[in-house]
Amino acid sequence: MSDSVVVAGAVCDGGRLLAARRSAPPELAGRWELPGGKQEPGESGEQALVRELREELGVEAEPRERIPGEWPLKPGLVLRVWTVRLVSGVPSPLEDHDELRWLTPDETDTVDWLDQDRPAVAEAVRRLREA
Ligand code: 523
Repeated sequence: MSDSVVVAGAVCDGGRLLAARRSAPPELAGRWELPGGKQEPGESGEQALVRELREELGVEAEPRERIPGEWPLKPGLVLRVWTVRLVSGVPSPLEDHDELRWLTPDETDTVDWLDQDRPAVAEAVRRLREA
């Protein structure tokens, strides 16, 4: 059986990256992540990401490029990440998060990212610096 997938977005706007602080479960609460969630049967990764960002942040967003690679979360579950452009709305922590922050490239190390998100965060920041 193929792995289940968690999709996440490196949401970039105005030269900054959006970081979201998890409010649950207890072992992950307080850590920062690229927002997203599980891809459901019948959805593409991009469709799942658009849905998750709508549900969690209340925004319309457009996945741009997949960041190459995938990162194991636990047996049978992997993380895939896309760069994302905001189309409309202002992100707010509607579900799963208790704080959001827009970070400049120099500020990305000021929050405690989930370990599994760090390679994709580093790549997203590299792209932000080049843009
Ligand atoms: N991660 C993770 N990084 C990251 C996300 C969005 C999720 O490491 N950027 C992990 C955290 C959880 C698992 O992926 O162990 C599922 O993420 P979650 O809880 O955000 O996905 P949901 O809300 O779709 O999952 P269920 O509530 O379980 O359906």
